[in-house]
Amino acid sequence: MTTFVDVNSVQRMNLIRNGSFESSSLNPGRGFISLGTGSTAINNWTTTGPIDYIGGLWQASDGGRSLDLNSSSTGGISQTFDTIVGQNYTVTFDLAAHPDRRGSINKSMRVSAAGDSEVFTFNRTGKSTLNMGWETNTWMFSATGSSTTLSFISNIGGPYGPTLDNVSVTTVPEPLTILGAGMAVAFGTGFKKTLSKIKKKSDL
Ligand SMILES: [Ca+2]
Repeated sequence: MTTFVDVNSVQRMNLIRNGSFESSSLNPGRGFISLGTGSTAINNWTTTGPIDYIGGLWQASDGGRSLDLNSSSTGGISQTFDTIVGQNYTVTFDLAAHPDRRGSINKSMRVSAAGDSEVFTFNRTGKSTLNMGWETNTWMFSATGSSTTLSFISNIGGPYGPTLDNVSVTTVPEPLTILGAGMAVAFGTGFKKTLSKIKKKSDL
């Protein structure tokens, strides 16, 4: 008898809670609310520097709320979740930029976890509050502990920063541990294609 594992459903399990920043004790309404360092007002997250919690000020990527990773200066946010040492994880997030023309054209931020990190950049040219142009980015890390802190930190100074929404973390399935060896041979090809796609995305 063969046990079938739906790999797609395994991949879709999001380990991040409140990844769209919709749940909070505060309501940014039609504008925004500035949060200082160490704020836990957005459920499940802690700010690591001053950010703006955005309501209707501009179009969110998902739901009605998003973040500006710069309030009056460089800010950031993080969440800690359970992980398995040596397991690979895929981080997916939507990135855009505060469209105000007084800010810099290129907005960059650093995503980091498990001692690894990468900088992502968004160009605000042609964007507006009604046309944010949100782009989905993917990054991978390998866990080094039983819990991991995922951080998004702005890489620019002053106000008008990179904007963030729709964060998820999913495990990258290891075919030999969840499937019988016979099935793994057939499954292996598809798995390699998936890895290749992920890699191509992160190279962009
Ligand atoms: Ca959202």
